[in-house]
Amino acid sequence: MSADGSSINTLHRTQSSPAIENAIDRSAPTFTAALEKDETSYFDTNPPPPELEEFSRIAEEFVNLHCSHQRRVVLVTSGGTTVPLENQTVRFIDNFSAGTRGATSAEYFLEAGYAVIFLHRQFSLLPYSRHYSHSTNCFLDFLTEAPTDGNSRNTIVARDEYAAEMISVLRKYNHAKREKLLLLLPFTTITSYLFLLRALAVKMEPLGSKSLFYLAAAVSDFFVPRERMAEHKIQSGEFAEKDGEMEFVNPTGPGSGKKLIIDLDPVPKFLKRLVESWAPQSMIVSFKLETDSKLLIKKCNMALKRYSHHLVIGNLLQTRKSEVVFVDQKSSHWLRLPPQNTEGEKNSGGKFAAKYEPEIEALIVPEVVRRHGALIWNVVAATRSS
Ligand code: 9Z3
Repeated sequence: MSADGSSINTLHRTQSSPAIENAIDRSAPTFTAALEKDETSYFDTNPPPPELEEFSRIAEEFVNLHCSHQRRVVLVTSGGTTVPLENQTVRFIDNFSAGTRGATSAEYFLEAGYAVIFLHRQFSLLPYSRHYSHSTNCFLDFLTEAPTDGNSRNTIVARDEYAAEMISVLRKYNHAKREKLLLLLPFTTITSYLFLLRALAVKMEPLGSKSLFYLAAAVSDFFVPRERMAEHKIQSGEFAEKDGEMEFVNPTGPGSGKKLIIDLDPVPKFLKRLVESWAPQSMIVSFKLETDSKLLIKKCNMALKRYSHHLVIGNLLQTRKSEVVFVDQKSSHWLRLPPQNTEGEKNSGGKFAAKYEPEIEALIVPEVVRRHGALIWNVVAATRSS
């Protein structure tokens, strides 16, 4: 099911709820949308990821299959992109995202009858397996040894208290797998993300308005251009040759005054290219993440104006799991989970996460699906009348 051959991966948890006072203010300078020449120059000067061809081929097969069933296909992007500081990368800058939004939304899209291409940060949360990677649980906590009658071999089963939920998740997962409804494609860097996004958009073209882009990945605004990137691990001091040996000189130490200054360029804003030339017939939904509530709707409107796509879903870092705002060309409206009083139940030592935590994606995805349906209907009506 996944391009790397694994179906359920071991997941890596990241800190997903930083304290408000420590949250980063992302009131970054505004960048202009990428022009065709920026696109050419970015893709000409950065190397494509080695998996590009293989992923494109797999995606093409996936799209053809679902095209032949007249099925809607959504590309969900999820997780954060990295910005490598070295070509042989030891250090990188990361973007905040555990992949919860993307992985959870993907499940709701599957439930709504979509086929899902899940373009995700490697080792971030995945649809279905996310239920078993709760931070207070190891997946082994869900299992127990079945009693044996002495003759039979040892068997492992789900613990009684988890079995009902697990079987429901397992059935959905197996259905998606059997019907080839979920394609998992991993990325790590901002460059591989952009190459893959472009390639997938082009492969999705035959779907016309039946394709949907749901861009939940947290995408870096800045990167180190190829020509300024160090080849090897950046050293804290310098090496000089002395008597035929490399000797460490000028080490960093208190008072040495040595600093590492990282000079980043803005990543061209490719949303415009997606809307205008990579996927002009698709519905495109982007997410906007802010930390300052006064800026959120303003920034959503700016994005809509600049890229002329269909919908921006705004969220604040601090409240992203309980409320989002849908902003389109006409209006904005909030979707909110009803207030919960389940703190005692939540995270209660090994409980099954999905049972206790209502998910805002259960509100977001049906509304996106409804809007996508309306767009498809309009396209069909326009084609009939012309
Ligand atoms: C989001 O805003 C997502 O909802 C989150 C989800 C990253 C907050 P988690 O994965 O978090 O559930 O932990 N994604 C979009 C962020 C982004 O980088 N948007 C770009 C921007 O704001 C536009 S594509 O400029």
